[in-house]
Amino acid sequence: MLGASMLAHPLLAGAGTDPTPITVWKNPDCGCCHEWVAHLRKNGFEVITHDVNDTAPIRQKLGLPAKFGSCHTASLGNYVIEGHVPAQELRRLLREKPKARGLAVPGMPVGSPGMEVGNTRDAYDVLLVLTDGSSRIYQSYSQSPSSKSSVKS
Ligand SMILES: [Cu+2]
Repeated sequence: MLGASMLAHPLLAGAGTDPTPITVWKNPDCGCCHEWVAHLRKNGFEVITHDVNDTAPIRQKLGLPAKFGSCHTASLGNYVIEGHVPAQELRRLLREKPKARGLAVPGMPVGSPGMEVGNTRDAYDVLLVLTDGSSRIYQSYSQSPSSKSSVKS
């Protein structure tokens, strides 16, 4: 409990920036998708949401291979964003403008934005999906110390 809330300050990332539009397709019953949208809004994105029962056709239309699939798909400029990608990686993508299809966090790792369970965080990677459908690690997030058993720090 000691100072645990001081560990992460996602709110600071988008401070003072103009709203950046992003379009999100998600299932209306998906709680964690809703939380991810809230995370983006908190970080200065202007989120347009479309509720769909199945995001797979959207993913396919946007050219993202199914193996990178998660619970929601988004369109940011010319990039596809799949899953619980942290807002700071979206900012970095917009800043660096790599030649790529977009970013993906496949599956739904615990502790990614919108998938918070207390202070627990599993290790996960944000993948940069290239135009040929291959990918490389864009940013790795390590497991939170509080997830590694109950060691006192
Ligand atoms: Cu989710």
